[in-house]
Amino acid sequence: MKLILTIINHDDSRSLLDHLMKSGFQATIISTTGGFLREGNATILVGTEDDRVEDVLQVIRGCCHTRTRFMSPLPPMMEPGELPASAPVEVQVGGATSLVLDVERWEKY
Ligand code: 2BA
Ligand code: 2BA
Repeated sequence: MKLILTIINHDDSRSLLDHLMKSGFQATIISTTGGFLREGNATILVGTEDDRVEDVLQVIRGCCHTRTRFMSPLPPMMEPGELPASAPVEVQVGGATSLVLDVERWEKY
């Protein structure tokens, strides 16, 4: 068994969950925050058999399209009296970052 952990843009989460359900996968969604932009994103967990991992990744690729946005990241540390002056940077949003982990043990009660 594998656990597929996928970080996606919030806007894509409803569509991805719908498509995963339609394809017969169970999933769990967690609200998360990106370390760079400090904006909310979503992390989807899907536990599945090894031979279905590619099917899950294909559903994800079909739902989470990359687009470009200009964003102002929060400065990591501010001195007292310092103004936040982080210049907008061009970032890609809307894609997906998927990590596929081995599941050592799977139990359900
Ligand atoms: P949910 O996805 O909201 O599912 C709640 C319960 O609804 C499930 O209980 C199951 O009994 C039923 N259910 C789910 N999908 C169904 C479907 N397509 N048709 C009919 N009934 C369906 P559990 O299986 O005990 O799962 C409880 C929660 O654990 C799930 O909430 C989900 O958040 C998580 N989960 C279960 N299996 C998972 C997996 N393989 N990967 C990721 N998360 C999983
Ligand atoms: P954030 O960390 O908020 O990053 C959002 C987007 O900003 C990233 O998109 C990337 O295009 C850009 N970015 C990140 N760090 C940057 C930097 N130091 N300089 C310039 N641009 C930077 P994605 O790579 O698609 O990542 C989207 C979200 O997925 C991330 O949100 C983070 O929450 C998560 N993520 C990505 N890679 C990860 C990893 N290796 N481990 C854990 N989480 C990861």
